[in-house]
Amino acid sequence: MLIRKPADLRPADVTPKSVYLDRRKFLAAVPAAFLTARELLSPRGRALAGTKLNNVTKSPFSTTEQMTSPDVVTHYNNFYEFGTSKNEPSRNAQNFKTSPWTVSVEGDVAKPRKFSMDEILKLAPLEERIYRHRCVEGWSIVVPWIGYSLSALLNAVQPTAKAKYVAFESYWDLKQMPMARPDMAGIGFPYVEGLRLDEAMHPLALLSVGMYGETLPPQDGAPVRLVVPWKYGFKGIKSLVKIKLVSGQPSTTWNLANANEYGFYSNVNPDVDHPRWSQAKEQRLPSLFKNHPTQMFNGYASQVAGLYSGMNLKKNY
Ligand SMILES: Nc1nc2c(c(=O)[nH]1)N[C@H]1C(S)=C(S)[C@@H](COP(=O)(O)O)O[C@H]1N2
Ligand SMILES: [Mo]
Repeated sequence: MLIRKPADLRPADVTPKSVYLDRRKFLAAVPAAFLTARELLSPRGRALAGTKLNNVTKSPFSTTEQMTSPDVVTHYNNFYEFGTSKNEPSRNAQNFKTSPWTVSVEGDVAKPRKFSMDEILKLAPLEERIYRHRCVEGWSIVVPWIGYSLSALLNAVQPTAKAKYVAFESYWDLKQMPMARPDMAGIGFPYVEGLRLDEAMHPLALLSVGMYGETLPPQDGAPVRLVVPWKYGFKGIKSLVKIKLVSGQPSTTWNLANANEYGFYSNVNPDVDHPRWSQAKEQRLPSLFKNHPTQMFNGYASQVAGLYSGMNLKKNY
């Protein structure tokens, strides 16, 4: 067996008390490898079963770091609507109905409207962007997403001067997602997220409709999700149905669940530890070890640090 107890896992981290309703409290304290070595090492069939996306251009924002295999990325997921274990979304989301689909873009905008998926796919040229993705739990992957800057969609509805933040909401339907209940998942639904308007307008903030050359698999947030590569993965809200421009800071799911541990900003920061584990290093899947150094803003500091000049990043975590 390759499973070993890493040096940074203290006995206190694996003592499960009052963790029944907060899976992340328990799961995150245990390195991903500890629970899923079998998943990561066993061979599987075809990973994606989407539609090929054509006319996708390469983006200068892509990293040259080695991509994670699609098999890992599509079978090691966080999508609590379909179960809280990493291997549940790939099984439970297979019949998720993602067509027809509309995204309502509303609030403090001059031209509120609903976009069909067809309209979203055609709104701007599709780009492949190979981004690092760092989950707050300590694992990371490198994914060739397909999409375009969220700013293209926001500009289409013309934000007014009142708009200072953007609030996002995921699809929620107990018939298709019977586990999407607070008593089962330990978080509220629908899943909600938010960004400051200038963060949302930053070119790196990606509205993603695909990965590995194809449309998104259901477990990765089909048919359209957000990817904010300089922030912890939970800011990348999946299966978007609503985007609302607002004047005040929106509520966010993990902050509502545990404000002490998950802030609004959640920028990747190796110097600000989670209250119960260090964020200095990460487990780059499929590695079994948490030995890969975590970079400030997940390696995107030269592009995004300016958004936070003058802000205390330890206080505004
Ligand atoms: N609606 C919704 N969006 C979500 C989540 C979720 O549970 N529900 N999990 C988040 C977390 S914690 C992470 S790390 C990423 C995982 O994306 P992936 O499974 O495609 O790697 O999705 C984020 N978006
Ligand atoms: Mo995450």
